[in-house]
Amino acid sequence: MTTASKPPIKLNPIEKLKAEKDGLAVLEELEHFAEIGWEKVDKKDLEQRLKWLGIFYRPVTPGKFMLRLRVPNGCLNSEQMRCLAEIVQRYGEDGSADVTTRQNIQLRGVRLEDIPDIFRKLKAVGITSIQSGMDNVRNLTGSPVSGIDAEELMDTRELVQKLQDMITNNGEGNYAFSNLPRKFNIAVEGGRDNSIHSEINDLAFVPAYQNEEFGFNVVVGGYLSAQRCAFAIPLNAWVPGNDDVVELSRAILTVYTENGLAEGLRSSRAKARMMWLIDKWGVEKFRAEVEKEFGKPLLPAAAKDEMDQDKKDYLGVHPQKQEGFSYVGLHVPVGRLSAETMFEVARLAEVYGNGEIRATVEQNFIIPYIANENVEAFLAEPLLEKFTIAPSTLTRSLISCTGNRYCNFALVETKGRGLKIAQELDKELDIPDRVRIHWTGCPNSCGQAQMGDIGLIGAKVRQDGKTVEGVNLYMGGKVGQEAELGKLVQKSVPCDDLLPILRQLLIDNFGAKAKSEE
Ligand code: SRM
Ligand code: SF4
Repeated sequence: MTTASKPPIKLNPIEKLKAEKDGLAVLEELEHFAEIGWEKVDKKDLEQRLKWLGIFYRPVTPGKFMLRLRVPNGCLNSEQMRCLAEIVQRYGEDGSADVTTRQNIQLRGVRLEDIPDIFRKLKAVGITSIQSGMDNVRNLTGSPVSGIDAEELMDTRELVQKLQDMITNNGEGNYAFSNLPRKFNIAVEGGRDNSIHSEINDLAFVPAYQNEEFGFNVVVGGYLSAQRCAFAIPLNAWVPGNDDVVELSRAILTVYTENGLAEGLRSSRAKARMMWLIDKWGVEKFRAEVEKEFGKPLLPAAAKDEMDQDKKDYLGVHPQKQEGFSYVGLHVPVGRLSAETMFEVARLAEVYGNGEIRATVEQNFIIPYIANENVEAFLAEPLLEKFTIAPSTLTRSLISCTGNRYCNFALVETKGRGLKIAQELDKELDIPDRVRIHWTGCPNSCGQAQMGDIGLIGAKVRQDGKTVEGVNLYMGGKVGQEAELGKLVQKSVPCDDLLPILRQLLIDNFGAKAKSEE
């Protein structure tokens, strides 16, 4: 009897690159790269493998790298912020940073020759950038008001740090999870308002009680991409709020990485996120394989979860669970930071708070532990004019990805344009409620356009016989309890025509009125 041999599995180009040499291997070569200079570094190492260390070659600004950090649960302290400010300060005009849509910080203008020194400095303050890009687990998100929110169900900070330590081998790099079939997002929600968009993560832990014990229902497979957007689906599993979260994550990552090849995930980058494995197997088989790896029976999901509040943006002054203290949410327009503003944020956190700083997925900062009697003085600080607690309506809820200033995928400029349009419309209109506008420079949707009340995805469009910057317009994205994906409502709008279209849309759909009408 002969068995028909299976055709060999075709690997996509990134899989071939990883098979030649693991992305993480460049860690050993970093000092050498710094010595020879970026122009002499092998192209694949330069443009791809360095991303395993969080170092992103930017074709738009060759020689000036982006460094993506890890900020687990969005938690930083003033010493860390000052260290980051010093790093970008040395690059003058080129140096800046961004708060990202995963509660994280990215530094800009970084030179490769300085990286070994920068890594030493980051290590000294307890920050790592390891495995923050490419086929790795990205920054782990958690409620930005963990430990200070009176209504929270669990302070997730310690757990999220443990999870990061497991995934990254305490920041030293972990070959067990450096060759996933694709990127992987994890979120752990300890609050009631779905602060971290659980539904668009490959793995999310959603608060839920089982027989009065606190824990998490587990949802899997969520993601946004150019080809497909999928909300996470229930795994029908519940874990207590302890190390089981770390162990289950380990089991899921293992199942995903070990079956990627056999199940064809490593052939096409467009069909490699974990949802494709779940599709292929069905969620029951997926659960069974995870359970085997977990090593003990998985409890079924709790009947209901505890995410019963509308999503907050945390801006403004809020009483903390610790009596006598408030946390203050500062609006960082489109997440952009300069060395100067970073130094100021660090100083204010120290002078008025306990040194803690939190980043949010809305690309803003929260400074906690401000004694109530000092809030007034805090609000009078000059930085609060730039990073105000009460921005105008559209500016308040504006989110934007990097765009063409630094990202070579971008089809349009996003941050500057998004801010300008929001500010102009805020001047013209009275808008009764918040309207979340999400800009994203290309269909990859790093700015989560499908989650916005209004989502704008960059596109090249034709106008008067010329190709110009434009957007595809989405509406109806919802976050929080009843999350929903926005739908495409208008295609190929030239950016120069966008303002009047948005004005009308705000009047027709969001109760906006021209200020002159009053
Ligand atoms: Fe993203 C690729 C920026 C959040 C989906 N993303 C990129 C790259 C690395 C492309 C590149 O090499 O230039 C961008 C770097 C530009 C730069 O210089 O900053 C980039 N993504 C970002 C950030 C900085 C946007 C921001 O301004 O905040 C966010 C960094 C998060 C972090 O701290 O780790 C960022 N990216 C997201 C999100 C949102 C989220 O996680 O909630 C998504 C959609 C959710 C998801 O992944 O399911 C997202 N980024 C992508 C994709 C599409 C993934 C896919 O499966 O197809 C790509 C392209 C890719 O991976 O092939 C991408
Ligand atoms: Fe770049 Fe596109 Fe992501 Fe924006 S959405 S940061 S343009 S990859």
